[in-house]
Amino acid sequence: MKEFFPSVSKIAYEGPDSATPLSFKHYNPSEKIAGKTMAEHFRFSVCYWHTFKGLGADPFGPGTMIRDYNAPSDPMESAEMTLRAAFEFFTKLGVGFWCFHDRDIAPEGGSLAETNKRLDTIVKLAAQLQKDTGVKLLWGTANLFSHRRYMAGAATNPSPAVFAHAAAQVKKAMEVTHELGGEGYVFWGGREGYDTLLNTDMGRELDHLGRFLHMAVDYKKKIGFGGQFYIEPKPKEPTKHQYDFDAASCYAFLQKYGLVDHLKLNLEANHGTLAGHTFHHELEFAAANGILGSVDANRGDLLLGWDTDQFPTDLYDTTLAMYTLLRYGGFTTGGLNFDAKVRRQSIDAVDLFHAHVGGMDAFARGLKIAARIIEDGKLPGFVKDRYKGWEGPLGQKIEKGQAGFEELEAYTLEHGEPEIQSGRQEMLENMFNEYIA
Ligand code: XUL
Ligand code: CO
Repeated sequence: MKEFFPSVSKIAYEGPDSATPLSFKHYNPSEKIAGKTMAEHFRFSVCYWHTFKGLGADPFGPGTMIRDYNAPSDPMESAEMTLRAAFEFFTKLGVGFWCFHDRDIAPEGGSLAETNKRLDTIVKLAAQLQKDTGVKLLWGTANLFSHRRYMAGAATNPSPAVFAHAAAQVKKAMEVTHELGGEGYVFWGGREGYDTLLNTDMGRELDHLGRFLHMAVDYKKKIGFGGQFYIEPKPKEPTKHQYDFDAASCYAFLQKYGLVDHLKLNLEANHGTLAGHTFHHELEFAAANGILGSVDANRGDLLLGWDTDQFPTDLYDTTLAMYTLLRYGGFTTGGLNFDAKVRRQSIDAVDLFHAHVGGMDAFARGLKIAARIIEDGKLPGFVKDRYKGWEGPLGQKIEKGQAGFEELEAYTLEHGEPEIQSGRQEMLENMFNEYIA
């Protein structure tokens, strides 16, 4: 069997003192932190699109990366070689999961029937490779945004025929995800949004998106697919305004269309920052509302206003993310998928390994630090203490719905000006820095 990454052997955990660049300094899959192994905490996944199909193209030029598994003259041969290379990569990196769009793994043919046939061929090989390696599918999804037919959206397209095509595509993508034992299925908006309201019936488009997702829920039941559905928020790009803007607007959408029991969120760090939030905010919002499902890990660049999808290396970010995940019990069906790409100048295949190793280590450090913060109890204790008034008779009456405006007016008239307390932000930030150090 051809080896596609001959210069790299299985990446080992060597500990923080190791000088080997391609080794884990912090991610030790079997090490237990806060009751679970690191592998169980993270459920790391590699995404197929950036890692194996992204070759460094940008709006100013084509790809820069030459891969020997990419043979454009024969797309199916290329698809098969790429898949074999991918499983070699997953195994050498030591991740348990992968994620794909239907069109990443098999190229589109001249008709839907031919496209589905091609997909079936590749899925058969994927099933075999999963079996051989033990690598599992975290989630599958459909690419409803690259082909020109979807230029005005898929489920929100002004044409019902395009809506139908998208439905047919998602039907098949769900079937193959099910066939591969996928633990989830993602709906990212793609081009579900608008560039100008002058040509858009927003209310109708949103109704159609709600209908589309209900059809998916029905079909899921029909085929007995037990995986978790996720919706992935993103505020802009490719359209000026994406309907699945951020965690909060997705939650409102799911509630309005009666979908909240069927979908959780797949939160991507760079999408959060594009929406003007922090990744931490998006995670905390989802967790607090019981809809935190999975994570697309990456980061943006503070100076650039687009989805740069860089590998996560910022310890503040990874620590805060793990702080929320740990406090809310962590992943169940979800995991941490690197929806990230190496920079255009990082042209060697080995750069893919450096990128993932760095991301995994950054999250492993974040996990250890977050676990220390929680175990130490000072920071969470401060928050608890800040709200302690709510445990008293007044707070309890309000929380239990036993007080109204009149009673609260009487209380205020009797007790006068309330005592206020410092938020101690600077002290808390200093404390946080001490844990990171
Ligand atoms: C796009 C993005 C997608 C989804 C899956 O920004 O994040 O790759 O994760 O469709
Ligand atoms: Co993503």
